[in-house]
Amino acid sequence: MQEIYEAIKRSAIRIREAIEFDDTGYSENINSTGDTQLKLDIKSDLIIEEEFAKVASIKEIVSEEKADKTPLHVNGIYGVGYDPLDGSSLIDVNLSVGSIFGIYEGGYAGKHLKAAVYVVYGPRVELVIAEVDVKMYRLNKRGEFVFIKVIQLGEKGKLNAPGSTQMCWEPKHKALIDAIFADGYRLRYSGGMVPDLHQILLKGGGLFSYPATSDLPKGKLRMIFEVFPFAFVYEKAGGAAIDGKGRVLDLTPSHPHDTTPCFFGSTTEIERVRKCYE
Ligand code: FDP
Repeated sequence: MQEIYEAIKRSAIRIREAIEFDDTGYSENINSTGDTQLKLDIKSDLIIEEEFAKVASIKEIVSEEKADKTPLHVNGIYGVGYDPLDGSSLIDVNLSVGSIFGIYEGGYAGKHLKAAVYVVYGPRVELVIAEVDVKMYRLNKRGEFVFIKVIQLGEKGKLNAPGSTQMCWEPKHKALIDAIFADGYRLRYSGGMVPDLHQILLKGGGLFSYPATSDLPKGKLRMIFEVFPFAFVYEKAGGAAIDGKGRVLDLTPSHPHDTTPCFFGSTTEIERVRKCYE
C-alpha cells in the first residue's frame, strides 16, 4: 500500500504544478459522464496513470476521465478508482480543487475498499490518507509530505454544505436543510467536493449533502471515484456516510460511472438525515 501512497504523492506534486502554470481552458474531448474535459483533467489523469504504472501491486485503474478500466500489472492485487481533478469547474475562478483515490481489492464495491486518499490543492497542498485511522499531511518547501495530525470528527458539528440545485430538491430535503440552518448551522459550500468535505472534517463536523434531485434522481457524485473513498474517510474519522437509507459502503455499482445520492457528516447530522429520509 505504501508504494501506492508514494505514487499519489508524486502525482500530487506534478498536478499542483500543472494547476499553477498550465492552460486552464477546455479541450475538445467529452468524458463518459458527458462533461467537456479541461486540458488539466486530461493531463492530471495521464500523470496519475504514469505514476501508477510504476507500482507493481496495482492490477488495474479506473478513472473518472476514462470510459472503462485500464489493466496495469497482471500480478497486481489492487484496483485503484480515482478522480484526477475533482471540482474542475472551479479551476477558472481559482478556488480549491482536489484528487480522490479509492484503493480496492477484489472488486469496486464499497465493501472492497481497503484505503482512501485525497489531495486538496488549495493555498497549500494537503494529503489525507485513511486506512486504519485518518492522517493528514502537508507539502513542504522540499517537496515532502509532512505529517500534521490524525483527523477525528466530533459527534456534532456546526457546518452545513448543501449540494445541487435547490429548485430540484424534494420537499423533504428542503425541509431538512431549512431545519438544520434554523438550528444555527452555518453555510460553508464552495462547490468542490474535496475542499467542502475537507473543511467539515477539519472543523470538527457538520453535514455535506448531494441528494437525489428531479434532474438527477440517482444523484451526481460517482460511487467508485468520489462517494466510496470519502465515505471510508468519514467512517474512519468517526463520522458516517449514507445514501439516505443505508451506508454507502454497502452499495455495489453495476457500472464504473454509477452515481448515488450521498450524505457525509458527523453521527448526529447523519442520524437526522436518516430520520428525515426513512
Ligand atoms: P465538478 O462538477 O466541478 O467537477 O463531482 C464533481 C463536482 O464538481 C463536485 O466536486 C462538487 O461537489 C459537485 O460536482 C458540484 O456539482 P454542481 O455544482 O453541479 O451541483
